[in-house]
Amino acid sequence: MKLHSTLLAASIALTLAACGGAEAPSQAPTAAAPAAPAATEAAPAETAAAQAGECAFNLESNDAMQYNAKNIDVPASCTQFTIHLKHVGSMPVAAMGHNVVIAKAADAASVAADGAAVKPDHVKEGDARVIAKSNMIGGGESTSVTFDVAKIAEGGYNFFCTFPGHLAMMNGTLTVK
Ligand SMILES: [Cu+2]
Repeated sequence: MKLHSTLLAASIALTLAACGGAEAPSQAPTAAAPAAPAATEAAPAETAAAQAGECAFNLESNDAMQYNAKNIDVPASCTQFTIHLKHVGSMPVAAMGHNVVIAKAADAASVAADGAAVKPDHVKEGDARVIAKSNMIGGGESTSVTFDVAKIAEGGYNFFCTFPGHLAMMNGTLTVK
């Protein structure tokens, strides 16, 4: 009786083993497998090319109180990132000045309000909410601002102009990706 049940157990084990062995090949026949690695090889190359020398962005502003971008992608691979601002208009800085200030989107309005009376840069001295700021420029001029990407890594940061009255039209998001 004991021998019989041992044999039975052994035969069940064999059957299970056979089943397991039969299942394995069903996962192996992946003729499409070689194609997958080839496809994933192309993607990193493309990404690397797109990011080469991309730790900077050329932003334009004009006499119509506008930037030419509503979002700037900041590659997470960059340690520092630079926004080059060009004023392509011709109006003087006192009438149509533009800058680029980096701060939390939620702080933008108060940063601009607190800097309203501060000439010429329109950013309060030592404002701890400001990650970075450029000079205020007029038509035909250029400036730039550089900041540590780690400082905006948590997300929710914007770039904006603090010239009085410009914030509503001149602001955009910074997306670290
Ligand atoms: Cu402006």
